[in-house]
Amino acid sequence: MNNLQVADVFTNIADLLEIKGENIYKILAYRKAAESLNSLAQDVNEVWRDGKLKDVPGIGKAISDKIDELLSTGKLGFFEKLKQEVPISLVELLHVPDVGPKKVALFWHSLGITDVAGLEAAAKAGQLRTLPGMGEKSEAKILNGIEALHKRSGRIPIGRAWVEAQALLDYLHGVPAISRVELAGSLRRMRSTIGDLDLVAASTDPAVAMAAFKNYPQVIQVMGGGEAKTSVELYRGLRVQLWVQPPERFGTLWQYATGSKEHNVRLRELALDKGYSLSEQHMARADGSELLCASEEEVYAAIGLPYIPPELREDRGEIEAARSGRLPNLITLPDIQAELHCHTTWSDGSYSIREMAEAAMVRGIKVLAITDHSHGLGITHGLSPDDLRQQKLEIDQVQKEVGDRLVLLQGAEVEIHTDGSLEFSDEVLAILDVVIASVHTGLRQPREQVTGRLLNAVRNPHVDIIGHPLGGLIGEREPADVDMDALMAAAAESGTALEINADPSRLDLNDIYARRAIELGIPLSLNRDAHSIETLGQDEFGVATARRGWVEPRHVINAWPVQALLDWLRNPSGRLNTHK
Ligand code: DGT
Ligand code: CA
Ligand code: ZN
Repeated sequence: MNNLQVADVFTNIADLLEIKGENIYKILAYRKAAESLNSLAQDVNEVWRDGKLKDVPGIGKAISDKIDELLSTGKLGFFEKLKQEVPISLVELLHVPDVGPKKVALFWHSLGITDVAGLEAAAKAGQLRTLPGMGEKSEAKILNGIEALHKRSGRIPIGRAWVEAQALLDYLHGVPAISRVELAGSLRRMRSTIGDLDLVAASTDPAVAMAAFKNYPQVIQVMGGGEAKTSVELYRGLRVQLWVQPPERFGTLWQYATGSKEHNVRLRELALDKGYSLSEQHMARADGSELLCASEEEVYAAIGLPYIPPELREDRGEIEAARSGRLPNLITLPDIQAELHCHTTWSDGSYSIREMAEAAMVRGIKVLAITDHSHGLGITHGLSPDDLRQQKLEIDQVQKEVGDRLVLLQGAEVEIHTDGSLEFSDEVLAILDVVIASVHTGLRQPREQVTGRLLNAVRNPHVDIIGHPLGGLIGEREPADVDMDALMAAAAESGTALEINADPSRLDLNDIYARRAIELGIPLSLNRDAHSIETLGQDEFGVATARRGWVEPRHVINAWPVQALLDWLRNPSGRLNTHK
């Protein structure tokens, strides 16, 4: 069994226990184990043989015993027994949007539903609406959810593709016949979803390099190919292409395999104008002699262009900008000095204010806003105005302890109710340093209604930031049907910031809307929305999304000098056209 297969066993156990209604801490322990196995760079079999399982974070005695049983016998008694109690096919139901473990248990116990087909039939027969807590509306929602599940495109969210790519890169780095290996394709361009994975390698011995690639333990099928290009399928269905060329042609190859196709087509036209021909691995002069490019810079230079960052290579004006020397000064990860959206144990976060503050300092963050949920979001034990006063004392205490190493702010992620009102009154909002207003419920409301709610929030002078404005989850939940023209016009008028939520399952605003926002002079706020110290400051995917949207540091309040940010937060009336 490979890492992902072992991880899947623990994920399945967690899902089944959750449906069974078991203790949440037990469930979390299995999820944590699955997570660390998924991101483990080493082969779990090796770690097991070395007796080092317990050194892996998230794996304690109980889990390591189970891994031991799995790897030595190929089976796990505990899991087999659990499957007798709770049918494993129920796990599939959890993939239906808006269906959680409680509902799965309800459908199973009251109607004997054990799979998606059964759920679909029951919904169509109008049986779900009669169950406690259900109605016609929630029944219709489930039918829509099943439809969305059927339609799902097969593209993979960037977060998952990234983890699998890193593990594969680590493996290929260890192959002596490969002198260099890099990401290419849509993952290098950092699209939010990935069709298949493209990697490029430099090697003088392509046959050996390809043989090592096919031997990667996660490969379940070799789809074909030769010494220049080979495709395989990994466990869980991800397809990967490896392209190999000798080091002196690596730049030509890397540029080609990075794409996009549209960008490459334009580049080839420009090359032709210069009398060159440009193909997959080969750039040639008019006389047929080859122009070797070991780096991408050389490819662009040969065509008379400056280097174009991969995130821009979509033929959305980058070639024109490059030709006229007007490429944007794209934002980078170190530019982000403030995290203005995070959660602690005061709501649904896993760590205290002090722990989050310490983690922030380790990451070099200079400003941290604690923005727990307002209590309107029932499931997350959100804060009441009274809690806010208590929390303020704790924030002040931690601020005293950390001194001037970190500026701590008190904020809140305030719920925008389904009727458009905000959870907190203006008097309460006025005492907060940062107010994020977000929609978490009623995402399927008609366009006018859901847009109206967001407009209400934008127009409230206490609201600084609209959190994850469209509310979608990549590959899982469609964004709300928001009239973005109206929302952006209102935000441009009030100077309210729109968030780029950097959680790789959100990336909301997306690249296209981020670009439109900055063109309209709307400030952006880039936040990880961390619920743990592990994710705090992990803004890579958000920064990549911003770069795809041509965003510069001046457009993002989190990248401003600390004093400029604090002034902006304190003075809503002076916000108009802040980065024009
Ligand atoms: P994906 O996999 O759908 O997320 O998107 P990409 O961009 O990774 O596209 P993919 O995997 O079909 O191809 C990888 C790269 O190969 C692509 O970014 C550019 C290059 N490429 C593929 N087909 C063509 C083509 O017909 N013409 C040119 N010029 N380049 C191509
Ligand atoms: Ca691809
Ligand atoms: Zn949040």
